[in-house]
Amino acid sequence: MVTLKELTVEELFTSGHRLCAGCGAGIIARMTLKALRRPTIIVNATGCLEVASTIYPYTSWRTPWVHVAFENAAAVASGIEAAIKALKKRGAWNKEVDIIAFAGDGGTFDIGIQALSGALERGHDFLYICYDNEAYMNTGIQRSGATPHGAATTTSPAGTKIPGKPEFKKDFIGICAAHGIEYAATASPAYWNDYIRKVQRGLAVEGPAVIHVFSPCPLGMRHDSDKSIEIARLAVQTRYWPVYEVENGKYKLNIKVPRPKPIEEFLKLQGRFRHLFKPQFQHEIKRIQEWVDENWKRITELCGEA
Ligand SMILES: Cc1ncc(C[n+]2csc(CCOP(=O)(O)OP(=O)(O)O)c2C)c(N)n1
Repeated sequence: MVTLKELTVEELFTSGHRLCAGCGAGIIARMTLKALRRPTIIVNATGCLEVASTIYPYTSWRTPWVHVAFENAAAVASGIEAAIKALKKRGAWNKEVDIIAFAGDGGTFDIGIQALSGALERGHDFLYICYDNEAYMNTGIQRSGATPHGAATTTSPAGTKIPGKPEFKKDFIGICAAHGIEYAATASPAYWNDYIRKVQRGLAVEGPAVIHVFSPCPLGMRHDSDKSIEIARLAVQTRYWPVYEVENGKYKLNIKVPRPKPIEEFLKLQGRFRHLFKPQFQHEIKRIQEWVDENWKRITELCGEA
């Protein structure tokens, strides 16, 4: 259990950035930097977090920070780790440094997955954090491999016949865990204590670690900006977003949800699902509930909790 006292008081992710009010990515970045244990280099893929926190000549990052292309955050993090190793070997550097790569779901599930897979397979020592706002938000809300079934985006619009995105979400942590890495976990910013403990754990393991964190987005999910944390909590309390970790292949459920709320509670606060409440799409809500139940069963079985 993390206590507030042990966290960095200093704000390393500062105010004054241009992220939207209620943006999950800003909250996640701030919490992440509270968990640092030593000098840390941040590698940031293109996306909302990057564009809104570093508008020239300003920056919100009081850490070394590098912006990389959309597709290669994990490759650059690997290169930095290898460079530090080489400098140490040569006697040109002797300090311990941590490396964190941040990328959105577009930069992770879709376009950055080959770079991430390579880095995980090669075993580089870094923490990869995917903040998942479930679409390409920075470029105008296009669907990604992380967008859930039924969500309306500009490239999966809801019409009279089509109920938003037809496909379901990828099992990202399953893909990462299949690389045989030491640590992979999901998290929600509504459970700050669990999230920060996971950042600490991800930094402590020697080798790659991955955290997949739900990131509310008032603009793209179309919800009130004061509802972000409530939605992040409902994601967990409806069992939509199971919170678990995988250590050396062993799954562990971190937040039990014995009395789940119906998925409507999560959906109804977000404009991206508004059409599902029309009579012709009501059956889609049932499909989403079935997916949630099936996914929960699969994860809890893996966790030995079923
Ligand atoms: C190779 C390439 N394709 C497309 C783009 C345009 N682009 C920049 S950011 C972005 C969306 C990022 O989405 P995501 O990773 O989910 O992060 P978010 O903006 O939601 O925080 C896109 C498509 C780009 N920069 N590079």
